[in-house]
Amino acid sequence: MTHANIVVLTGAGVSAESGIDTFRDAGGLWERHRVEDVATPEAFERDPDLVLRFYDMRREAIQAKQPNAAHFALAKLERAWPGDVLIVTQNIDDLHERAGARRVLHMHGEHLNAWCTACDARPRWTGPLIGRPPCPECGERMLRPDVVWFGEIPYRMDEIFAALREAHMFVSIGTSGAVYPAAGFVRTARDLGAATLELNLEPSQGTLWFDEARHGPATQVVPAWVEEMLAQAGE
Ligand code: BV8
Repeated sequence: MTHANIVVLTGAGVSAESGIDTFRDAGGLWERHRVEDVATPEAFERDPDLVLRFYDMRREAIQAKQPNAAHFALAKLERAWPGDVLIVTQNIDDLHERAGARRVLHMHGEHLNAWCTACDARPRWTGPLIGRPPCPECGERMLRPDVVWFGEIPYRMDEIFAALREAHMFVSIGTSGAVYPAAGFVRTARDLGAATLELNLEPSQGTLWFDEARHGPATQVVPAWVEEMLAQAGE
């Protein structure tokens, strides 16, 4: 299966061993915050400071975290694999990039961008937004996290479906398969003839849609899979 095109979908589980909270595991983000209160446009409308503090806390936390062996293994696959590799991530951290991955598609946005709803600029942003700072482009104080909330349309869906149409293999890593449209990509990939593999700590909600599933911590199952693929390609 060398020179195959691979689409990799990652979720919070790939960053869990870097110390970034997942959403649905014990002690995860949604245990401490109701989605409806912090991750919807209505929540932002209703209580902007609560939402801004939630993202300020997470934006600061991720900057102190480091990529783990799973992020590095995926960056190595992207560099060494003879076919195309596209990493589509649901995560809003930048650990794939800091591990050296060059082509990362953040379908749910990025912690380290702000989004000006006045002029549509998306400036790089590492500090807090709670003080409603002025947009560097237009000066308006209308910056929000550049994050796709529930009920909002994920980014670059056309590019994702174009990559799935060209994919020979779809690999889902560290995601519970709870949120759509990401959770439906495995079915699209299958219907388009791709081989499908789940690498996750435990069976996801969509595990039955995968040809193969390997369960264990990402820092173990992902490097093992990448080494197997590169050996197969004679790299
Ligand atoms: C949309 C950014 C229309 C914010 C996120 C009814 C039925 C079907 C759908 C819907 C419905 N009602 C509403 C919807 C739509 C809704 C949805 O799916 N709701 C769900 C709850 C039912 N979806 C939307 O609103 C989306 N928009 O539909 O627009 C549309 C659709 C198509 C085309 C055009 C328009 C927008 C959703 C985006 C929301 N934003 N994130 C932020 O980060 O704060 S969602 C967020 O949760 C993540 O981004 C991710 O997408 C999602 C799931 O999280 P995971 O990453 O999977 O993390 P989780 O904690 O759940 O699981 C972790 C996994 O890792 C576990 O399986 C665990 O076992 C594993 N793990 C843990 N440790 C490890 C590990 N694995 C390996 N190693 C470890 N060490």
